[in-house]
Amino acid sequence: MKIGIAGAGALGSRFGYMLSEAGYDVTLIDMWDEHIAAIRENGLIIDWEGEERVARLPIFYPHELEGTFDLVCCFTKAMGLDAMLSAIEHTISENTSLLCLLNGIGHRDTILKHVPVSNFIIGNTMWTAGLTGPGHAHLIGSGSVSLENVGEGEAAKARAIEVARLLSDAGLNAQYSADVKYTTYRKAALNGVVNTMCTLLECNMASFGATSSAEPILQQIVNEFADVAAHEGVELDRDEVMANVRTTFPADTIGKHYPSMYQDLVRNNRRTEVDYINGAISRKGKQYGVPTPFCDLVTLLVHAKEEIRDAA
Ligand code: NAD
Ligand code: AOT
Repeated sequence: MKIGIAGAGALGSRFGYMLSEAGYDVTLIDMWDEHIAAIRENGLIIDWEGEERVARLPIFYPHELEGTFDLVCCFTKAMGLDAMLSAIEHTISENTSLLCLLNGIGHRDTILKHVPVSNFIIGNTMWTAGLTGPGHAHLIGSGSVSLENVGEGEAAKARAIEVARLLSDAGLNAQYSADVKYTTYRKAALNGVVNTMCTLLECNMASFGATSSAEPILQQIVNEFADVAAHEGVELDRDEVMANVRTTFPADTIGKHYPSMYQDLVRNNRRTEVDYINGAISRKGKQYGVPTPFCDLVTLLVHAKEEIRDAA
């Protein structure tokens, strides 16, 4: 089983490492010069709950790749997905399964420009990961994956179930879901709270969760996601979604994680995925006539912070 990790940043490093430890033939794919040079020279250095591990994984620029993959797992940021898929088009055959676990809403149309619907598997993940520098990943806590075939029919479903089995085989705790649209909104609501708040307030999830403002902010943002989701045939269980967000607060599980949006803007001065998270809810809210005042404000504030910092 030849697996390509399209975007070998934080989460791609976690999935690539865990899949390779389980014996799969993993190739990392990226375009970040320093990261590629560091991994080629020293391997991928992983701080695994405080223990240093070294993974000797092959890493290539897209144009260097030869042959095709059986499975491509996409782990770019939302803004980089289309360019990545264009760059690795020659490695995707009619038999290649393509898995997208990016945060946010609206990746289906981007992916369907590049792969047939029958091969496309979409989902979301509760795993976390961080990069502390080129070639260095920091991995804490546990997580899960929820995924589903986008194409219809038994063959597409069997393909998705096989990918879930393969990920679970690597300890990635993946479940086939018959309703991934639900879990995607549920995960997006979580990101709509913790990614944006930790980025604006410059803190980790435990620090945000310990504030007296966390609860009212979380309730309002989850309600806005649920109001919009209802217009797309997704009935979120608001209490369960809020409880899921609260599971990210304890410091002894994953509360010490700095969300990827924080890593982008605060650590690396990069533009964020907010337009695919709270921004998507604001746009859809306008379309459906649903008020989304917190998502509107949060999106504007994150963009203001990007501008103040002159993020690239
Ligand atoms: P990241 O920025 O650490 O990694 C993305 C990588 O993709 C980078 O190394 C970048 O160089 C590479 N890349 C982007 N475009 C490329 C292109 N055209 N060609 C080659 N390489 C390219 O991001 P991440 O934190 O790993 O997040 C990936 C996705 O997973 C995001 O949607 C994020 O929201 C989601 N996610 C992240 C976490 C987390 O804890 N980090 C948790 C759950 C979900
Ligand atoms: C996260 N983090 O999704 C994952 O950093 O973008 C991210 C992200 C699972 C639970 C809590 C936070």
